[in-house]
Amino acid sequence: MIQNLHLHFETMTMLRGLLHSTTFNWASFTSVSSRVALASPSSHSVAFPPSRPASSESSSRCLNKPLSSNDMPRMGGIASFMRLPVQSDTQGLDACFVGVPLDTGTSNRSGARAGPRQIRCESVLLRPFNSKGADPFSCLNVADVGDVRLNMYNLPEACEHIRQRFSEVIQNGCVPLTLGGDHTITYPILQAIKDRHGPVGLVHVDAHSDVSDTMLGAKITHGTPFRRALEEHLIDPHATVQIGLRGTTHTAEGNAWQIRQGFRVVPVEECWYRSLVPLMEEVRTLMGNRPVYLSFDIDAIDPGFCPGTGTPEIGGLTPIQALEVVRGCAGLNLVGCDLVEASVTHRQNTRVAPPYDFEGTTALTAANLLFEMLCVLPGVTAPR
Ligand SMILES: [Mn+2]
Repeated sequence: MIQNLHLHFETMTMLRGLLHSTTFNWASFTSVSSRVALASPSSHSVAFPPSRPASSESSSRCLNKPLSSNDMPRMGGIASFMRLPVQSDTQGLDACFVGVPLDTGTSNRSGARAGPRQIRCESVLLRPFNSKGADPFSCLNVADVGDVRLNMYNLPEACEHIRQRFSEVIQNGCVPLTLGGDHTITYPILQAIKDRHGPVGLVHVDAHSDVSDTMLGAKITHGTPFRRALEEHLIDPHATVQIGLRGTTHTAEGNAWQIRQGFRVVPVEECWYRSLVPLMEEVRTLMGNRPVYLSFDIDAIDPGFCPGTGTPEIGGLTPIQALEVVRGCAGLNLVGCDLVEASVTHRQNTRVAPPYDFEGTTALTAANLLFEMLCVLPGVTAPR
């Protein structure tokens, strides 16, 4: 206990030193953060290891572990995703969580800029095994690589920042699990993914098709990413599935445009009252071994469950169906996943903006779905 207190004292002293230093060094900060995240009774005997030892069933690699609530109460520690170690570089990582705090592509309510931070806050409840027994942290080395630095005042420039950062993130084979951010961000992420993997299959779960050509004359918005992705051959239209589409539309055409391109469109009416397990069998057959990207817009889920989103539509998926879709991606060659459009509002802002995400349920659902995405990545022990 004394040793452990000493370790916390050391980390606090280091942080204080950083805050007082005149030249702020981000690399030093992230390396100290990872040490803080690791400070726990079970790790204090080893001086600041980059990661805690892997469990016995894995290889000799040292794999990162989330900070356990049995080592540090949930309200403590650095609020990275699941309180994983924080590092900016992805060398040695199999997967990472990365935030993109951008919502200037939204058309109705804003707030998704706060998604990454709030999802990380709610992720403190998550334990390292899912309810089916999947054990990602004994199979993959995972960290939180922080947020993308971007210019929120200039969407094309922000997209270029995102593309460049994701090119770095995936350059060593690390699979990004992205905390959005509005749906604009998937377009530059897919650009980076295409440079490494070629055109990918796409599992797109959403209330909206997001294939508008323009919005108010703009080509880059949260309603246009998959139109741009198709034009630039970032996705294979014959291996693109859109699940949960619904809501009012500007014209009577509905989903005819995407269907003409070759997309498999699953309107929400095809999801009502049923399990989506058979649908996901069909999706796995369609995708085969090709690289696949999973993009999950939280507004696919009914706003009764997830009210904290920018463009809510009634009659949506249940959280159970959302789990069936994500878990149904097990076996796919997933090369990236995102969870976008969680439009939370900080409690301290509730006097000037309505608190869309009552009691944090949207961010909690988002955190769980991101963890479930990690659980179905290639290389993770199959659920029992
Ligand atoms: Mn969307």
